[in-house]
Amino acid sequence: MLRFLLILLLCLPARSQAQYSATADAQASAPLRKLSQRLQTLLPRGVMFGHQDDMAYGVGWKYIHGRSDVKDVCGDWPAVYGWDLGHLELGRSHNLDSVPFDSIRAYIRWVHAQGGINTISWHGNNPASGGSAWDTTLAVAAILPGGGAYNTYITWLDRLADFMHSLTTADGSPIPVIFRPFHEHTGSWFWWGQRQCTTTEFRTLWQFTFNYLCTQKQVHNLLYAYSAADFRDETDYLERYPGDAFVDVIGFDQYQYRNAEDYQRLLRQRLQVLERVAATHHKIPALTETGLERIPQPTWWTETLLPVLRNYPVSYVLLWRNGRPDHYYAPYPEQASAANFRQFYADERTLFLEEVKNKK
Ligand code: BMA
Repeated sequence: MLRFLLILLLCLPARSQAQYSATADAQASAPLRKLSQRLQTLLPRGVMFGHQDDMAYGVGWKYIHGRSDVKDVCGDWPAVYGWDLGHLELGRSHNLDSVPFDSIRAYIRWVHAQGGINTISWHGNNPASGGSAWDTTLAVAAILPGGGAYNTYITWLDRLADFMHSLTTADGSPIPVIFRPFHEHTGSWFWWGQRQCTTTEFRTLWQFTFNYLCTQKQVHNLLYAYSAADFRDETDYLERYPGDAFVDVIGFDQYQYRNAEDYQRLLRQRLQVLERVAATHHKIPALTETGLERIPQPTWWTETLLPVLRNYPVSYVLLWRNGRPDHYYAPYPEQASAANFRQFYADERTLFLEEVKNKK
């Protein structure tokens, strides 16, 4: 009996570890499996700070090699970097925010070589109407097999796959990234949103895209992130969930529009749901987008965001882009919250590049 218990004990950690680290892509490349493992190792150590387009531009500057508003403020780089592939599907050279795709590829390489983590979103155009991602003309049913815009969508996925394949290190090894397609689908402002398709259509779109990239195109450097907008509870959060076999990271996007209290209350409520779902489905929880535009509250980082983040397992938090003087989410040196951001940086719960780069 004692021997049996001993064997059981020895087996348990190994089993749960293996279960937890499996990637949705069953043919994941070795670097992808390593990224998945790394996210799990880093999760209990703290929340990684992420920023969209961090090194491409900031408030008052563009394309200056080695520059970052975040680094200018705290002396360190973000641990996580967000990039967007909107307009890649059209065969364009620049994304919807005017960043050249060749630069995005070079940034992704640099980040990876430094030990940082890249995540990619896709504000792809409406494949049925040709309008933007915000054109809510019905399109999902049309791009699924048998639909009128199916061929267009396949061409778009082929271009996406080419880009993903081009993400390699100097010695040709694939660079793993977190891919976050069809984000904020619980809202109805994108063509893949709640009112623009049925639950089955959304799930089919996700599963079809996943299978096409993995199987047809042999893209094996992607972890898949399922990222909602507003939701009330677990049932609501999982209503369009494509299934555990198609997802690695789970998260949601939430911004502060009104007062800090409302933001914190909703954030707590949603992170609680996320924590439960992550535990039962063995997924990595992340706050996939957040921020307070122009950060007019000078202590926002340590008094609004951090007190909530502290209490939940959150792999990373991604702040949106520093796009214009009236549209930015991370501070720059003269910005009102810069000093407070340095406190946020110094807090042991937050992780920046220096703290994660050697953590394999
Ligand atoms: C939005 C804004 C837009 C941008 C889009 C995609 O939140 O920042 O200006 O084009 O994201 O990055």
